[in-house]
Amino acid sequence: MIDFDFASLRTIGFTQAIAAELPALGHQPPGTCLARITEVHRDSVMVHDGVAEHAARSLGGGEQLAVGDWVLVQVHANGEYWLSARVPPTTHLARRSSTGRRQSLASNIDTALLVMGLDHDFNLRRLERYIALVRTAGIDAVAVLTKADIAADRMQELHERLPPSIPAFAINAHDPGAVLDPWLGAGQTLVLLGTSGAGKSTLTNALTGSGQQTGGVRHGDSRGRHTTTSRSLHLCTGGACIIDTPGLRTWSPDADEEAIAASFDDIDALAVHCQFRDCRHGEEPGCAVRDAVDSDRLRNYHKLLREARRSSQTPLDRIAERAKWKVMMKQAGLRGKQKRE
Ligand SMILES: Nc1nc2c(ncn2[C@@H]2O[C@H](COP(=O)(O)OP(=O)(O)OP(=O)(O)O)[C@@H](O)[C@H]2O)c(=O)[nH]1
Ligand SMILES: [Mg+2]
Ligand SMILES: [Zn+2]
Repeated sequence: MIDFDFASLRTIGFTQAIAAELPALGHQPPGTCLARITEVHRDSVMVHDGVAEHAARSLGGGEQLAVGDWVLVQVHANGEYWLSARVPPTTHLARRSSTGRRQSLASNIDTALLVMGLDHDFNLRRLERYIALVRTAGIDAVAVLTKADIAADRMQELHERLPPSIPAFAINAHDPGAVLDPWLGAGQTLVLLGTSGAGKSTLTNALTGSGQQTGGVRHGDSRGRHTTTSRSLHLCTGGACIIDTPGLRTWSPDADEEAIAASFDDIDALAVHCQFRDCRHGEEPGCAVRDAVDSDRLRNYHKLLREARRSSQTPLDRIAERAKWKVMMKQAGLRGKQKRE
């Protein structure tokens, strides 16, 4: 039996989809409660039960818990909180390290706010990468361009390159106004992603009234300070939850090629008009994508597909592919020679 009060859990993002997962967890001893992880530390986590935050002992099962995960907790006689199970998340953001290890970033997210400065942080390739990675996890992406009060307006550039399916706003993170309200309803969970200095904590503070530490701009460069060092979940007055994260440096796809391709919805939609069904939008005749999509966006798309393919290959696959290439290059070289002779 799991004790829970929908109204109080609602303030920490509880949804019917999570409620629907509960019966599958089986019978639970009396006194088992639902809570949500707000911080993850090495040996413990912070959980919120809708009323207050508590430190809790982790599961120890090697399960990669993330901020935003729903868990079952039991309060022992000595007042200690212990996690007893993880509710399977509805969505989950992870990244791959260079060694291929998966690292959990956040769970049960509805919307990712991709935070990028309109100053020197502005980089549409990086934004496209974030969009692809977020969408492949089944999470909506919203581009939030900060520092609109101090930097030149580059929204025209952005709109020319990105499909209209990505909402994009230029704001001052200190005073975001109401443009993000449609994503901030009760029960909604958002994660803020972007490089260090982009304004994630500034925006978190403005939306939640919490006091996350923000970084002072370093002389001539607002990057690379990493003011925020761990992920944490905060409550908005309107009922949404916001997960602030430390600046991302790199983020490799943890998705297959098909998922990456689908996340570029403009290219995906145009591709049905290509002459060849397996068109890669390179040199093929009758390609409907090549001339319709920004060429740098298309290059970025191909780069992400290559990365996804590489990360889904085992070391043996990679050796086999290199060997196949060598043979093909050799044959091509021979053919070239024969033609020339
Ligand atoms: N004028 C102005 N300053 C901003 C804006 N957004 C962020 N800043 C400033 O930029 C600096 C960095 O902002 P943070 O919110 O700490 O950046 P962050 O993304 O949380 O950075 P990390 O925690 O290191 O990942 C702070 O001095 C902010 O006041 C904005 O829209 N306008
Ligand atoms: Mg921060
Ligand atoms: Zn094509």
